[in-house]
Amino acid sequence: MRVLVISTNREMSPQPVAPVGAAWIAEALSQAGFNTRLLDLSFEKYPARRVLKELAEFSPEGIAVSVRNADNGDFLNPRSFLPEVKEITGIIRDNSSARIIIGGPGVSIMPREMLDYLGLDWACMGEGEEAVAAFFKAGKPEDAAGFPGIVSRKSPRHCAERRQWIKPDTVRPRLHGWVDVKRYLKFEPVLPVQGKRGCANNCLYCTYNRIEGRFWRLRDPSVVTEEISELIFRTGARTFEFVDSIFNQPEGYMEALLEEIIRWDLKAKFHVSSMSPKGLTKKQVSLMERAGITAAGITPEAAADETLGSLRKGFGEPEVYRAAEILNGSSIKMLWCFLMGGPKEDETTVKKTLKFINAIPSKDKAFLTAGIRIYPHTGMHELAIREGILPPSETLLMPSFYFTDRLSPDEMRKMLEEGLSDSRKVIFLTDTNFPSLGALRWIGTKLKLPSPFWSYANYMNLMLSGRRVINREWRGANSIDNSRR
Ligand code: B12
Ligand code: SF4
Repeated sequence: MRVLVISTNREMSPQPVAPVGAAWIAEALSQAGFNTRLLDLSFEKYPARRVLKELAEFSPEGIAVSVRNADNGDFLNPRSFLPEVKEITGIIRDNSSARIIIGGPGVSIMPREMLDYLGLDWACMGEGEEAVAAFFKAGKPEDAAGFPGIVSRKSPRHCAERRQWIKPDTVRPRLHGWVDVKRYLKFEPVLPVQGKRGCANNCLYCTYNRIEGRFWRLRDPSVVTEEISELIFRTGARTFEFVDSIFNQPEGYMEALLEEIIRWDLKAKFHVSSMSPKGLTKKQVSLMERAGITAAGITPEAAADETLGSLRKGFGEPEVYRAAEILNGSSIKMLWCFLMGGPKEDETTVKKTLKFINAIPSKDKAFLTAGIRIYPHTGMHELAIREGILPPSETLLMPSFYFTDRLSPDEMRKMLEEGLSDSRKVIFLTDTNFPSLGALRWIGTKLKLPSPFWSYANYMNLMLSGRRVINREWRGANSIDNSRR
């Protein structure tokens, strides 16, 4: 059976990201005996034409559509990607009789709602390696309906959570085998790697446990290290980013993985998408340095007890400061991430977080998101309904946001404008849409500037100066913009 995997993501902000999830699906299908192709639409100038060409040339009998992002999650400049996805799935339906399934992070958050919007029948919630093979092997799609992760448009709107998850080592992604990684490496010479899946925490707003599950599932450190070694050999990449939910949890796994990396003497550098201040020790940080970690995102989201509590972060101000003290003395460049405007955010909590940001050392940067995307099936969703921000019937397919009622968005902006001692070290989510950023990344790669490129944010901010989001009024999109549907 011929199966075409289509990666629909074309977002370039803050950077193009190689479709490792879609590659994982393609590899799983190929291992299961399907004649598989992957079409990555990321850099396609005319994606619709490209899809039509592929349908004509390959005549797939099965199509697996990967949807990474539903929207950009930006309260100050919301964009939904779903109309683009709908255009692609519409073309597929009009020009092919292939069996279709959709999956990916965006789909996992709201599978049933996504099927309704796209007018399709089958989706996968969570990881798809085994589900996708079962779906295409089944005599008819209905025969796969009971398989873990498979969701039908006919199933109840608030479909039950996925109960069974796989061992994440059953298939390796072999990114280089499916994706033209060189195109991505031009924008920053870093490739994504996943060490584990899942998150056992329960933060108010978070979707990760719907995408990856509510408990940690660890990959064998030697398998991950071998994967990195193969990527080095096949692509020449020398820097890798761990895209795990929280890199330094659960206790012991990060240590085992880093020890293995040291043992292999890979001569590579590593970045980390996200780590937690919780429980971080000096010993762990020095192990991270020894293993070649040069940059990491850390996600306290606030530096005030009241907001940390309401976001259910599971740690308080003292832990944030303690982690900062340890990390300030390290060589690792840190990107401190904050979600501003959550429940109980007020003048006092903003001032506390500002105080923390102002003390960030010059090697580090802060990343600020104002307003929090409300996702279905989260504590934030329940809270928004209780507070009357949303009607219970709202599907949340199109972006909707929580913003504290104790401050207006523009009052917060003014506080930040006046309170930041050096706003050049702060990256605002909205500013990552700056159109020339791609060209700057390209130049950075050509000049062989050391990554991460976010560490040059002060230069970008200098260039943007008066055009930064901090310099214009914050209205925010507190209600859903129906024109986007
Ligand atoms: C790491 C990360 C980043 C890093 C990426 C670094 C890198 N080098 O890749 C950075 C910080 C750059 C980033 C940026 C963004 N991100 Co991000 N990111 C993530 C994160 C934590 C992991 C993604 C990942 O690589 N997973 C590993 C791969 C292997 O897993 P996967 O893609 O999910 O694939 C599996 C399954 O989904 C499934 N699957 C995938 N495709 C298919 C297809 C079919 C048919 C089937 C059956 C199954 C299937 O099987 C796969 C294998 O198990 C996720 C959250 C999460 N836990 O998923 C958010 C997440 C994907 N990001 C999100 C968003 C919004 C963004 C941004 C738009 C934010 C912004 N405005 O800047 C940008 C977009 C960037 C871009 N160009 O697309 C959202 C998307 C949901 C939404 N709101 O629409 C997520 C889910 C976080 C959230 N808020 O809930 N991100
Ligand atoms: S925000 Fe981070 S720590 Fe909290 S549940 Fe989500 S992935 Fe886990």
